[in-house]
Amino acid sequence: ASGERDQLAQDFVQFAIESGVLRFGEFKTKAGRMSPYFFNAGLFDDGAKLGRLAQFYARALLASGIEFDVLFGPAYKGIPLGAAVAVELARLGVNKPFAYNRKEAKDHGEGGTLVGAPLKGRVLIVDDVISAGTAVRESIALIQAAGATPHAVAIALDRQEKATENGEDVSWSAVQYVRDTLGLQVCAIANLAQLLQHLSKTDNFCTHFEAVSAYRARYGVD
Ligand code: OMP
Repeated sequence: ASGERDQLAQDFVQFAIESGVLRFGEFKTKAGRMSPYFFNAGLFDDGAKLGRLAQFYARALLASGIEFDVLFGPAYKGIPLGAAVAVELARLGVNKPFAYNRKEAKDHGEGGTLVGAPLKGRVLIVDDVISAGTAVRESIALIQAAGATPHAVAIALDRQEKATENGEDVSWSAVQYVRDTLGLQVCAIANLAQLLQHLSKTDNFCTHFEAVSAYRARYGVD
């Protein structure tokens, strides 16, 4: 089964590169690191790509065996992702309630910051990338404030890099923190190690491979 997951990850990295979502160059991350690669999920920008992306999430999720009661897509990028994954899971026979938040509260109409199904029970957060872990911590706080249980996180890419606390790098990654300290299950379609594995097989000139390896040596976790 781990071979199957690895194949799914390899196929996904290839799809992300072909779609222009995973790019190589010089990028600044939210945490202020200069990264030789960047994954911009906003560039899954047509119906076919979104549908295919949702298939990857759904297959990774089903393979993970993670159980949950409601899907939550955090604003903004998690909203289309969560919706697309909910549609794909339903197509596969796993129909679950879906909710998302807005960033600004409305004082009329439906009111509040949460939209869609009530947030209750075990919540699966659907998001794009975990780097240093800021975004996922915000989602966890929001779910707790609603009286529900943050149970699991599904992401496309785990960058497997050191988290930061008070501006300092620590030895563990945000995903490790979410899993080991906060007790949530984490399902990533692919991670940095699998991205590097893909580059080692396809990057004939090794330029991206070397740059990403160097980044991993500096900021990565084991
Ligand atoms: P953390 O909140 O530090 O975990 O970073 C996650 C966020 O960083 C994502 O939701 C994106 O806004 C952004 N990001 C990417 O989307 N792709 C990347 O490859 C790297 C980042 C990033 O800035 O670290």
